[in-house]
Amino acid sequence: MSSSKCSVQAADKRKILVTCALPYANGSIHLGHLLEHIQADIWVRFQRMRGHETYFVCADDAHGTPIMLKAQELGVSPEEMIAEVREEHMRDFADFHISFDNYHSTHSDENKAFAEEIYNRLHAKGHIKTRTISQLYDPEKGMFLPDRFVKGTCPKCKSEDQNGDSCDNCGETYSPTQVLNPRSVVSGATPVLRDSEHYFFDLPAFGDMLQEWTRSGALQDEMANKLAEWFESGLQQWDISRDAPYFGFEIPNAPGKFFYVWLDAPIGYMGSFKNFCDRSGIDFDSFWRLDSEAELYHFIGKDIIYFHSLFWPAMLDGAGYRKPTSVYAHGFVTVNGAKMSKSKGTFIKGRTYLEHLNPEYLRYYYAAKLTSRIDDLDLNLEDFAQRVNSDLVGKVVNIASRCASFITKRFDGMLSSHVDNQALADEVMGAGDKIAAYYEAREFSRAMREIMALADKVNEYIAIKEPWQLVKDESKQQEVHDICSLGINMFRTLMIYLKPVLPVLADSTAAFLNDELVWQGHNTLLSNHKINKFKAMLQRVDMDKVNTMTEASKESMAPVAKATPVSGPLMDDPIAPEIQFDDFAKIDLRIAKIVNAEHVEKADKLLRLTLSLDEQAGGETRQVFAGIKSAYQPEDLIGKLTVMVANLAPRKMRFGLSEGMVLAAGPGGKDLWILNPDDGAQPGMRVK
Ligand code: NOT
Ligand code: ZN
Repeated sequence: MSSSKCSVQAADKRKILVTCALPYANGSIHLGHLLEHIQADIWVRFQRMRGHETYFVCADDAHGTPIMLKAQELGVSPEEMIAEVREEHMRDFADFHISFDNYHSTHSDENKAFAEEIYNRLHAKGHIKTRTISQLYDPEKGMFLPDRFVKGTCPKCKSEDQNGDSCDNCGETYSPTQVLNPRSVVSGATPVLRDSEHYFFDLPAFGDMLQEWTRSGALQDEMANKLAEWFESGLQQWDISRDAPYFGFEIPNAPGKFFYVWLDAPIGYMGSFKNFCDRSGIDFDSFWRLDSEAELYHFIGKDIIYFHSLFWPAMLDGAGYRKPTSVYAHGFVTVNGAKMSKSKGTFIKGRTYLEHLNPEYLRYYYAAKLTSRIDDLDLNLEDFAQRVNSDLVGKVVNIASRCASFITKRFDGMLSSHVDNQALADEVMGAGDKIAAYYEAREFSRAMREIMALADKVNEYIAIKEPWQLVKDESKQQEVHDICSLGINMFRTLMIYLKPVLPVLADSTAAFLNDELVWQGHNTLLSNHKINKFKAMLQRVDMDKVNTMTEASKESMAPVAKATPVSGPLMDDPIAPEIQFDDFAKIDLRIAKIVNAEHVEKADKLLRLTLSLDEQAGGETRQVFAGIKSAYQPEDLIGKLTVMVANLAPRKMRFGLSEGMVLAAGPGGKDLWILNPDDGAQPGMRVK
């Protein structure tokens, strides 16, 4: 982690806490997430290198309706699901060298304690209001429906199967109660309007404070402008409660009411840091109390500015905590000039990238394009390969590979003590402050441009001197020694500048040079210093591998006959996380015979099946509720065979206990197929 060598005087030493937005615990990390995590990581590594006390925390955002439903769909508890996803996220970030001090979960004791404390303080000050609102409710599933879980016909253009809040066809936005022929995405039932008391955070009470905070000058211009627009149109009270069933924290003294996921998500920054402090003896309060002198920065995407620049500072202020020093928003990642797309193979998961390419290529490419502004960033894959090859391989590492072998073979690995070109050395060493200022201001593209311009100069110097020619002349050996030693020293200085971006390449450089590459080392030269044998440090980007990666990311648009679990709620597009072979091996798949099938009263989709795993008299039978009513009449199912998950823990459903899961193939609706009786298959057989 951080180098213990400090390059700042104690008085200038800053205390800095940095966070990234918390990824949701129901999906994989993709190259869009990684822009933010890489941006923040570069900044954090830079601050640590400069000797500032810097901490970097994140967590999974584990609560809310989509996560609750996804777990149900997978037939696991939300706790199990979020634990597994967190492990996956942590592995992905570690493999991209994101140097978190802690990666926690919002479903934690620390977060619960802070959420309750903040709420209680806001409540005590009269900042929590209650009001009854009317919302769509799924009578079959027994839950209120968030907008995205309602579908129906657009009230304006009448196009069917549109989202509950907006129409993809005509672009109209509306409330889910205006949708024609609405249906619940969860159960297919027709939603009804139902009243419920909700809790609101009184955001308008913080209007003056927020305006002042905005004007403090710490925010990006674009963000300050956005905020000005929001102040203009007036702040609204914020609905912070959701009714059971909900996966989250129950609101104190409000049974059956839960904190909306976005209330405890930012508090998760505190929860994660507290968890870290308790393990490492760091003083949590010195970072969060009202008069704290520590700096607090949140790196986020432009889509969640509202939460971080209005709700979050207001909550902190109302609860007596310090506010963020600044919130740094970035734009979205596009790939080859367009929105990331699953069908084009440009929706690339971090793990898929890692299977084909070196993470430092992406770290460098993002750094080479990142600015402090909120503009979108295009990952053009051709340009990516070309840029990495020409800058890192062709310019930087090339310096070392041109000079190292002479030092090793002719001069016993010792660098000379004479500086061949002081002006060049001064120019490269002297750029440190400028480059540091660019890093500090998150103008990474300028820093990279500056570093590459210096690399060009060093290469030019070597090209003019041609040590490979001089070496043939016995009288020029000292010159060769001096030129190559300066080349190696300049390579070292450039790698010090690049260390926040390329930590692994910096480690190989450190091993090669017997030097730690601390920041203040940029002002010094190694002389009479022993170095090691140069080994290849960085492969060129192979465009074939880039293409294989996009191929591997492609999802066919044609409906595939995938086995769909139909015993749980049918989701539109269940995207299950990738599992390991061990996970798969845990599933006991068996042939079962449907010995009885019947309608379930009041259920739109479900049939009650009795499955036999063993046809002998008195053999084992299971009751399973399966959502295949759209495709089969019960009487047609009796006697058929199906594949079932035989070792799924029984689940209590509204209509009774379901003791397994039935698999059918097809896109859904009327098109779902199970097995016909077949000579070979026998109930009880394991499916391999
Ligand atoms: N999980 C959210 C998202 O958009 C980010 C939460 C960040 C934490 O992916 N919160 N705040 N405020
Ligand atoms: Zn429409």
